[in-house]
Amino acid sequence: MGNQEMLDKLRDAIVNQDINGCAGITQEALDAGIGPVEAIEGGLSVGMKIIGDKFEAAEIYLPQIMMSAKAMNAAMEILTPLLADAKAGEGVGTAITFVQEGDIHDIGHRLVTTMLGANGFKIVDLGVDVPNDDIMDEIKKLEGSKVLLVGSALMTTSMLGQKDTVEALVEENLRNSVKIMFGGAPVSDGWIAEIGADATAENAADAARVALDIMK
Ligand code: HCB
Repeated sequence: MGNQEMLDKLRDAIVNQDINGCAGITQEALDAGIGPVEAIEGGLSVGMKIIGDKFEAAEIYLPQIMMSAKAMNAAMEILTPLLADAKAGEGVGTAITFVQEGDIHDIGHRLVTTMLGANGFKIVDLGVDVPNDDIMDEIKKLEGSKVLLVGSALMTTSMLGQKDTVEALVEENLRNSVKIMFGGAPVSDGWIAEIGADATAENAADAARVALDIMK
């Protein structure tokens, strides 16, 4: 089986909500020489995108999305340790990662967090539905060190919270203590410029590249 066929098989495991088969197919892809990042970006994430489009078109409903998310988790249990093994550099700084308040979508957040860890960032993962106060407390604890704030928002509503986070940083006199990278499907370059953050990224591999670049 060629690489593209294998990636399509991973994509289909997500689209078909194959919770039981997804781990096996992921292992099959690795055995065929596909790397963990390629498996995520070229296969599994493509499947999640299709699921999102189908949901939008009312072709599927929340239970199916949840089953696709479970299939994704099964694959990530195998892939995450491999990403963590591939440490590229140390001492680039601490990444405080979180999902904006009111938002529990954590698949992309976990992928980005894993990729940053694999690229030498020390990780403080605040999880999902995180209020600004918790973010400010964490930054204050790390004062004096190089800090990258990495927020995800998957809904247009929670994306608005990213603006509040930047404003809270300014109010607390902390804006210059951190670099800010925000992402998630609705986040655009225009939005990043409008709210005064530093960067965004398309996917987890891109997030690692951008993060290393802005922390130079
Ligand atoms: Co959910 N949901 N959902 N959902 N959901 C979305 C996000 C919609 C767009 C679907 C739609 O209507 N088309 C929509 C939001 C609409 C909007 O605001 N415009 C939506 C909605 C409305 C909801 C509920 C409100 C539904 C309801 O209850 N009626 C509810 C929200 C609950 C809440 O958060 N309070 C809900 C619930 C769910 C679940 C629980 C069923 C499930 C989440 C499971 C989980 O995460 N554990 C879910 C899912 C899976 C989705 C879709 C289908 C996929 C999201 C996903 O995981 N994508 C999504 C549709 C879509 O996004 N098109 C839909 C795959 C990952 C890999 O991509 O974009 O998250 P990603 O991350 C990328 C990328 O953005 C970037 O790298 C990542 C890796 O490649 N990135 C960053 C991410 N963060 C970054 C940070 C950085 O600094 C840099 C880059």
